[in-house]
Amino acid sequence: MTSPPQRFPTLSHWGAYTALVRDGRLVGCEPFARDRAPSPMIHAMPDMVHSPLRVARPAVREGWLRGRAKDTRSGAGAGRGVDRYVEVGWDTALKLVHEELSRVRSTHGAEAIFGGSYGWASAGRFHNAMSQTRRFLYAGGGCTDQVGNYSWGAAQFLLPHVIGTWQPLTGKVTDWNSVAAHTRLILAFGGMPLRNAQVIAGGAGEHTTAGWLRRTVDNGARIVVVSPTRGDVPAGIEAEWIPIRPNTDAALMIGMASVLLESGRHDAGFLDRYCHGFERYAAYLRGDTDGQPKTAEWAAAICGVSADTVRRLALDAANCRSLVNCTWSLQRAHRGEQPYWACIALAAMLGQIGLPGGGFSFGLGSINSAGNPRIDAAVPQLPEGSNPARSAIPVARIADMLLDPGGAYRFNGREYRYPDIRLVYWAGGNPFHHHQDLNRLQQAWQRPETVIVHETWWTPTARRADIVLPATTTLERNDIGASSRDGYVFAMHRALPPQGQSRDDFEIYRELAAMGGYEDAYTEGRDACGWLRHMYADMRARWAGSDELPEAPEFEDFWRQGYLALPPPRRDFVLFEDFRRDPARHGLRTPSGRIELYSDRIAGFGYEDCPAHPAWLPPAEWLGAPAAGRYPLHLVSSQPAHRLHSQLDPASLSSASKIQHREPVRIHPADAAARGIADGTLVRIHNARGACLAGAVLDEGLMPGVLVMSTGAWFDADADGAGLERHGNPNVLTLDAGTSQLTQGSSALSALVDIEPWHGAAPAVRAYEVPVVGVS
Ligand SMILES: Nc1nc2c(c(=O)[nH]1)N[C@H]1C(S)=C(S)[C@@H](COP(=O)(O)OP(=O)(O)OC[C@H]3O[C@@H](n4cnc5c(=O)[nH]c(N)nc54)[C@H](O)[C@@H]3O)O[C@H]1N2
Ligand SMILES: Nc1nc2c(c(=O)[nH]1)N[C@H]1C(S)=C(S)[C@@H](COP(=O)(O)OP(=O)(O)OC[C@H]3O[C@@H](n4cnc5c(=O)[nH]c(N)nc54)[C@H](O)[C@@H]3O)O[C@H]1N2
Ligand SMILES: [Mo]
Repeated sequence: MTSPPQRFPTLSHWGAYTALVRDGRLVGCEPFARDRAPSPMIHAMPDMVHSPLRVARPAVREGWLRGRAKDTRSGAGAGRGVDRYVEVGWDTALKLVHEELSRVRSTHGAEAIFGGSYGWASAGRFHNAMSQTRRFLYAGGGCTDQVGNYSWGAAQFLLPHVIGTWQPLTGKVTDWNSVAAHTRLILAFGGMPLRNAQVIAGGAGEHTTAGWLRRTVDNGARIVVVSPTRGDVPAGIEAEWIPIRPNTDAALMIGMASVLLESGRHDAGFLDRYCHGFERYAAYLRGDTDGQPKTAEWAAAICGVSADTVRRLALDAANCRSLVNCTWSLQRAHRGEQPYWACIALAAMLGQIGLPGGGFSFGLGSINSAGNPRIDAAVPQLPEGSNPARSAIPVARIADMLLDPGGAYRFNGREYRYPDIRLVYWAGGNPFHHHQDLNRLQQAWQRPETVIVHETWWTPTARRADIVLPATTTLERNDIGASSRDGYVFAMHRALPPQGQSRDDFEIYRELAAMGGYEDAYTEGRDACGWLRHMYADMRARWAGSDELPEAPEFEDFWRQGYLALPPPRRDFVLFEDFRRDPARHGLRTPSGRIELYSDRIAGFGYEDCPAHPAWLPPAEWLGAPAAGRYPLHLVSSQPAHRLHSQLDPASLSSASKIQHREPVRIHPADAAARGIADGTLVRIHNARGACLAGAVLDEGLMPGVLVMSTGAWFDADADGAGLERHGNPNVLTLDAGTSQLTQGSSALSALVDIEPWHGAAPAVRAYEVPVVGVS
């Protein structure tokens, strides 16, 4: 008879669960009892934790070792992605890492180390790989860091100019209680795809988006989804779908704004009292500045939405309590600042900002917990310290930086130069998943002398490192999980011993810091357990200062209980309610103290790619661009339904979604027929940047001319950059250009391509091979 499994509560980005362990193996994952809509992703963990793809022991790339022996590191980077690896003992590996860090710091300075280390890593506030990497590199003298993110980087640096804060991007928007009770129309640009609401950085206690949408609709609200694909209509919820050409939302919003202005339906009182520069924007709408009135017909020609629909949407929104929401995808595109600014301008003209259920919102449907009603409560935090090197780049400019040391670039009103990077240090991210134009990144990646990666699995990035250190999973360590948007704090119990020879990122850094003589600065004298208690105590003290929060239990009680649930907030949160009530006392942190529909500050930067008011600026690649002759289809690369980015890709949930082992690409039947592409067959998608294989899925719910393919299939291409990506990774096709000089965000969603049937035998997918040949 088998014994009952041991049970360990834990948390992942895709939900809270109890790990079931028998005989030292994870045998199942039981969803958190309070979660009524758990994500199927939690069941992928047994496949991953015991996967043959685990990095079992520290490993070093053969070509790098040869270069080091001859003391010629230059040119050695060409072997990244080609060479095999030899395993070494921990002592040898740590000595190599320590020597490289010391050599680069003393010869080239701290800024020659790139420690941006962007990525989602895993849930848990203490063992957060990016925070630990920063603490470690800062304590050792600093590094070149990164600012912003791929999620909402363009909006992050635009919104402070317009509304004085980027807080709405962290999910703190008018909450769902307010929306469900008051909103009569949600204009959902980018839709509300429930697949994306499965996850939240830091972890979701409950999956609530579907429930909130149901309540909102049951209360009489109408939902209009504006998107290139019907797939963005939330499953099981009634909604109207308005197909739109990708990257043209700004034109639609500007057209709607013109309709309001022409028909006198704009709220002149609101614009006068709460906004700065409306007259300048109105002049643009009328065409005073460029001779082109931005009529409904003008918008229709750009967006592929009928002029009548443009007018109807504008007037419908003016006739009831309406909320204009944009998913984050709209700004992850070339000139992605414009739809966000145009959305705020449209909402300002509707005059409902600061009213219950009205105004604008961002990210509802991009992530679980956006708009979650939540009391303001501190969660445990690991301080990262500060970077003595004071060097950073906008995160999505990594390939530019590596290819152009010393090169000048503009960012948010200032001019900078790229540092000369000699060493890249990465833990908790997968740039060979997340970056655009991976063939270009592959070239850029050959430049540094040394690349060090901590990874749990042999990911495409691990396979392009010189020294790979095996990291544990969350299930192999104790931690505390929480996010500033979720209503819970979770105890994450260690369920398994470290697999193979893996170590916690913290332990790896602790030993390296000891070798460098700065262990105390890194650890502050605490071990992991001491840190958890310290972080918890700090949270507890901060709760004690709030009259809304209960007393948090002692650490031991919290640990035994497995979680803390926050009390619900006493009142609904409405974005800019205070400002609306009293704009003098609660002025915005913009130069005018008001919503800026014209920004004198941005005008002063003189950027032709981001003018001083919202505008339609054609992106480099869209269906109306000249290049659309050669590459007539727009590829939308959305978030994957069955995994988190590249995480969990090898597990059976994600594998089962593939077609002949490749990522599916959705194509309209008319576009498929024109090319002789049949459902379920292999195709080659290509443009001047690259090509990949994928499996075709015919889908009538697409705007013709649009392809939709999710990100995250493990990058599988040969290192020369000329060949075919075999697995279906859209980032061999995407554009690697800053959204604008203002924000330098990622332009992932602007890519023109063409597609053709793949005839004959397809090359095998090699993304899941382990590149280790032996022991040194
Ligand atoms: N074309 C296109 N590209 C995109 C996007 C898009 O929409 N289109 N979206 C972008 C967005 S919004 C994002 S956020 C990025 C996401 O990009 P990433 O965050 O880089 O993607 P992940 O696959 O989550 O990578 C996390 C890595 O951390 C590793 N890891 C997990 N836990 C630990 C740990 O404890 N220690 C260590 N050392 N490693 C760990 C995992 O194995 C995994 O390889 O992708 C971006 N890329
Ligand atoms: N299951 C799952 N959920 C996730 C993630 C994941 O990896 N897996 N990643 C998480 C992360 S890190 C982030 S940042 C968020 C991202 O959240 P989003 O950025 O909102 O997610 P996307 O899937 O990129 O885009 C949402 C939808 O926008 C539509 N869209 C694309 N371009 C346009 C356009 O030009 N106009 C209009 N109107 N619509 C457009 C696409 O059809 C797409 O389905 O998702 C999070 N949620
Ligand atoms: Mo993201």
